[in-house]
Parts: sequence; structure tokens; C-alpha cells
Amino acid sequence: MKKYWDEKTESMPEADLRTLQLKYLKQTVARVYEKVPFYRIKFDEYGVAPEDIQSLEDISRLPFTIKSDLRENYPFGLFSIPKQDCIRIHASSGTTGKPITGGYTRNDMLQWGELMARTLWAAGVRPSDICQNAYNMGLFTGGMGFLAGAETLGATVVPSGSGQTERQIILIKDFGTTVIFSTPSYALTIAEKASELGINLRDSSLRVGVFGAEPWSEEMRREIEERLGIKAMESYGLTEMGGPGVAFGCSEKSGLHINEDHYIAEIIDPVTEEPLPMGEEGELVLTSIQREAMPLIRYRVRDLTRLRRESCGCGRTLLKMERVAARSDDMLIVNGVNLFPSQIESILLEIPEVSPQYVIIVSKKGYLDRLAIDVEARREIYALGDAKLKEIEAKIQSRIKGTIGLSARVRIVPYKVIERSEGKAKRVIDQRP
Ligand code: DLL
Repeated sequence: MKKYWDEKTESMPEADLRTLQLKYLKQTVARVYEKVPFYRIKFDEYGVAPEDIQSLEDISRLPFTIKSDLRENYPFGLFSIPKQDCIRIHASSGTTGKPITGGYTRNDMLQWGELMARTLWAAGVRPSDICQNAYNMGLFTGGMGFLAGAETLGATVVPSGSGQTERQIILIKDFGTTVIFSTPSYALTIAEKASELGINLRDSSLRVGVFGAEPWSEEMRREIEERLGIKAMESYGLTEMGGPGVAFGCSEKSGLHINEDHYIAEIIDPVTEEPLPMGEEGELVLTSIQREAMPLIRYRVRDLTRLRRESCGCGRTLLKMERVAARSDDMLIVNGVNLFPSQIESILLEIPEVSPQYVIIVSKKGYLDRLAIDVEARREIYALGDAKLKEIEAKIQSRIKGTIGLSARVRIVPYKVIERSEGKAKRVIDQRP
């Protein structure tokens, strides 16, 4: 049995990977300069031409691409192909402003399937598995990306989509589903519904889950593994780079391997925009070097992480990135203190009486910000009475004060008051003007 999906690439010596990256980078830079007016104008302004890219380090001479560039060129302005060569368009949900679009040629689709097959193989999925795909199956890249990967690998796919949670559980039982794909928060929604129905999914055929599309803490991973009785693996990606398939977790569960033959990763200081040395935390910048329909140059992803070049226990040589605990956009500044939702999640999940259903509310009173956390207790805890709930509230409050330094009003709310997620969970309500 093979060890990796794509043995040659996944265990390629670093020097060979770099040679490959330089070849593809040169091709991509030439392609966008020739075919995308936005890039031609921008490169000219920067005084950089495709011939100037002679080494991988030269990438830093190229300008960044940012989210507003995509919005301003909505919907197809950054495509580098004639319309008839585009066979698929996906788009992000676009909670603010216009959505982000991504196009695919036939080759892009084939490559997406390959990258996702690498992800799934590394997660332990094999052709004999029955994979229930509980990501949203529409414009969002999650559903179709996982479908492409599972089909490429040769596993059986049940495209259940997200939602209709009770039916998900029936399908798991009736079809003997062995692998589930969903966001981490939706996995918890499924686990909870099962326990309400008196079904213990730990006893089911499920053995692996491949989760992504939103930040999750290590505590959340353990919670999912515990409640579903599975191995919780990870996938990372974004619409702008073609969706999931940018990076994937392996058996070591210590970060994600970046598909370096398709993406060049850099880390920059989000404020000065200067590249940071290997190992330092900063903003991820990605260049897609094999995409045809919409390659992006030095795209500022807004996710915060760090990169590590190390020999991984799984044997892959691909660069590793730390799990993305936060987006720079998600950072809250509360009375001058920087706060990421994941910090609150980690604190909450260390308290055994509390469930992973929470929301962070920030408001303003006078000149001061107010931080409030609404969280549910585990179901059986409510029966212990109000005094017990007050004690838990006080415990959380003091942990937040002790670790983050902020005073928060913590409220244990009744069971099921927090909205359950079917896709990406909404963890923050910022009511400040
Ligand atoms: O969420 C693509 C995807 C689908 C990835 C399914 C994995 C699984 P977008 O909707 O464009 O695309 O959102 C991209 O989601 O910049 C991160 O902030 C976040 N994100 C994605 N995967 C992870 C992950 C898809 N594993 C944005 N951990 C990214 C943390 C993630 N955050």
C-alpha cells in the first residue's frame, strides 16, 4: 500500500521543490503580466518585469495582491483565460461587500482533485471508505473540493451537504459512513443532535473526520475526537487560492503541510509588510503557481501563522505551517488589549462543565469597551442548580482575567440558546459603534 497519495511530490527533496517552484513562478508571472491588465499595470508601476524573476527570493520584488483588488475587479477581472476555458466558478459567501470569485479551467479542476486526494490520503481515507460530505455543496468551495478529492482517490461519496442534522445521523447509521467532512463546529452540532436522539456515535462506523474552513483550537479537536470516537484531521484553504487543498494535516497532528508545488508561502509583518524569517509568526502570503484561470501573486491572506521547515515524522518534506488560530481581521481590541476568539475558546474548553457553544459580545459603555461571554454548560450540569452555575461563571471569569487580563461578564445561558452552526460558526458579536 502506498504511503502518500503523490509519493514523488510529497517526499521531494527541498532543492528539487525549489527548482520546480521557480519554474512555475516564472511561468505564472509571465502569464498574468501578459493576460491580466490589473497585473500588467501594477508590475509596471512597481518597475518589475517577468524577466526580473530569476530566483525564488526575487518574489519579494513583486507587489502584493489584497482582498480589495479582488472586489474592485469583481467578478472576472483577474481571470487570465478566455471565458470559454472557464468550466467552474465558485464564490465566497461575502458577509461584507461583494463576494470573492474564483474560476477554474479543466486543468485547475483536475489539480484540485489531486490536491484534495493528497489531503484525504494523509488523513487516512482509503478507496474502501464511505465519505459523508457535510460541507455546504454550493458556491462555497468546501463541498465541491472534498467531492473532487474523494472521487479522485476512489472512495465512495455521500454528498449530504450541510444541514438536516437528523438526516445526517440516519445516513451515518444506514450507509455505514466511515469518514465525515464538515466544519469543526458542524461536527459538534451533529454530535449534540445524536446525543439528544439517544444515539452514541462513538459506537458507529465513523472513524475519521476531515475538518476545516474555520479556526478551531486543539481543545476543540480533542472534544470532537472524544464525542464522535474518530480521528479529527485537518484541511486548509481559501476561495482565492482555489478552496481547500492549500495545506493539510498528517498523522503527526503538528501543523499542516503546504502543497508547495502549487503554492509559494511567505510570512510578512502585517504592519510593515516586510518578509519575516522562517519560524516567526505573521500574516500568511500565498502565490498560486500552477493555477490557470485565476493565479494570484503574493496574496495577503490575513490568516496569522508561522512556517517551519523540518523533517516531519510522517516523512513528507513539504513545508509546514502552524494551524491557523486566528485571522488578523478577527482580532478584537478590547480596552486596548488584543484578543482572539480562539483564546477564549481554549479557556472555555479547559473547564469540564462547559460546552463548546459560546459567543463573545463586545459593546461600549461611555469610553470603555465591555466584554461579555455567553456560554452553555454541559447538559447534565444545569440540574445541579443556580449556585453551581454561578460558581462556574466565576471560575471562567477569573481564568480570563488571569490569562488575558480582561474583565469579562460571563453568563451561563440555557441549553440551546446559542445558535448551532451548520457551516462556519459565528463566535463574535461586536456591537460597538
Ligand atoms: O473555507 C475553504 C475550505 C473549505 C477550507 C473546507 C477547508 C475546508 P473560504 O470560505 O474562502 O474558503 O474561507 C477561507 O477560512 O482564510 C481561513 O481564515 C479560514 N480557514 C479555512 N480553513 C481553515 C483551517 C474555505 N483549517 C478562510 N483552520 C481562510 C483555520 C481556516 N481557518
